[in-house]
Amino acid sequence: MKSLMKWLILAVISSLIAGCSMSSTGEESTDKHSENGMNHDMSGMDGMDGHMDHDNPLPLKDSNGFNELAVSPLLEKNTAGDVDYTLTAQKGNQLLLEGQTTETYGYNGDFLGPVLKLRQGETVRIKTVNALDEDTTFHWHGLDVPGDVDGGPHNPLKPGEERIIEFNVTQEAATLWFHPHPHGKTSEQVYKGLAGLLYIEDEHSDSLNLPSDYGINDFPVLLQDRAFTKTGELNYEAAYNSDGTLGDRLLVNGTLDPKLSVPQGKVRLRLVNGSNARNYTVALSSGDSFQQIATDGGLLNEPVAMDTLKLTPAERAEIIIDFDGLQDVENLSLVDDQGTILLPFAVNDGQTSSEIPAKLNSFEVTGEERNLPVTKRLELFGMMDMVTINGKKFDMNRIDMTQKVGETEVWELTNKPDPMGGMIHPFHIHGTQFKVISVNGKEPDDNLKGWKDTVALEPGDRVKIAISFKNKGVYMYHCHILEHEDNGMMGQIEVN
Ligand SMILES: [Cu+2]
Repeated sequence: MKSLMKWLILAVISSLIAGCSMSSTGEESTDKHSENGMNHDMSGMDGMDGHMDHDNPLPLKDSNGFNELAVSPLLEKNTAGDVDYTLTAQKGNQLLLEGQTTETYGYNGDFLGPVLKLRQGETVRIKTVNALDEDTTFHWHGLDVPGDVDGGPHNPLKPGEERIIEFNVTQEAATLWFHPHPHGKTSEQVYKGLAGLLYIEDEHSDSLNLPSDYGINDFPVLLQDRAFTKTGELNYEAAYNSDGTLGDRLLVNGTLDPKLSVPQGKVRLRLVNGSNARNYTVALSSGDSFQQIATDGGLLNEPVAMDTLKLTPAERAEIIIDFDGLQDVENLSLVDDQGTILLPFAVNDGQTSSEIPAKLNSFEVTGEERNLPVTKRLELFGMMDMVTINGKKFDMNRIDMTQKVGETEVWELTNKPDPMGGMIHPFHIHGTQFKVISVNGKEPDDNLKGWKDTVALEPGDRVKIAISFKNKGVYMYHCHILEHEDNGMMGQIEVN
């Protein structure tokens, strides 16, 4: 009886998938339907023991390590003129697969973007330019900024338009990122290549002697999975999955089949999950542990030794690997929980000197914050295009909640399981960083005891966070599976 029920549910889900593809894409729907339905049906069969397995049904291919990892250029500061930086969203071409060019999007280049390094305390003026032939926005993920420069769907730039934005950098050292956030088109534009990293630096982090030589012992590691067509294109429509578009090939900083040459000693990797939907659980192939030193929004109080680290879409973690003390350095790679090789390492004879201090920061959830009553409750629910927050889909003309600027409130987030078990939703809030108070009533794991702007909720999870906004404006909060966001798993809060 039980298995008959499961098959019935699967049949209903499959027909629903077919329904969404047909209605949303017209001509492409046959393509989309088969790809889409495949993934789901297969995952369903794999997961027949309990419920349909929503979690990464499509495995990644190993990196063969043929290409040295690209390290994005640092965005140069203008020395003249009235803006500090210029960022242009544009179309391009990239050689990713042998003998084939891929049409891409990029910032100030063909694919992805430069790294923007800002310092706490400075005021920056950035000229944002849209050289695409569709609307886009410039969203600063993780940055404490007023709502009108946050780059949400209310601030579109039309093709050919430019806008100068100005803001103060008030927060502490962290690895943030920027990407587009136009209404209903975020997932496709990110998929095509619009994403860049944004580093904040401050005096305190400078004083710690952490590995910080960019491209030498301090590397950006932007993880994105993509599916290529036979002709080498990134065809978003063909790859589309309403539960989150996955690919079987991993690009790290836009490099296919990457390897990373590193010096001896301690090396810092700034891991950014820039994928539309894939979760990564990373580990060292040798089984050795590494140290996590930072979360989404800043340094942890002390390094946390980790054997594996899970990053859901938009989450970041800075880790330090000490290549001096490892087993099997010859064959060392960053791998995922399937054992897939994500990033092989080649240790050269370069020497660097740095430390991992025992004390890194003074982050704290205060007793007062812990004792605040819950004033906002958000229930995440659903899958595919049937995703909601508190039973509602995003409406640009509806403000869902309000909060006073500078006032700390406690929000309770829950992920309501569905009849198939449910799926992980990475929940992101714009314009601020928050503190995780508890997960299912318990102390959060040590590597969650730092500033966060995205927190992963497993099915059934209940997470309490303390949150305040330093600036005013309208901000989005949403699931960072980009297809869920575009399908309406998003709300807005007005801070005044
Ligand atoms: Cu979601």
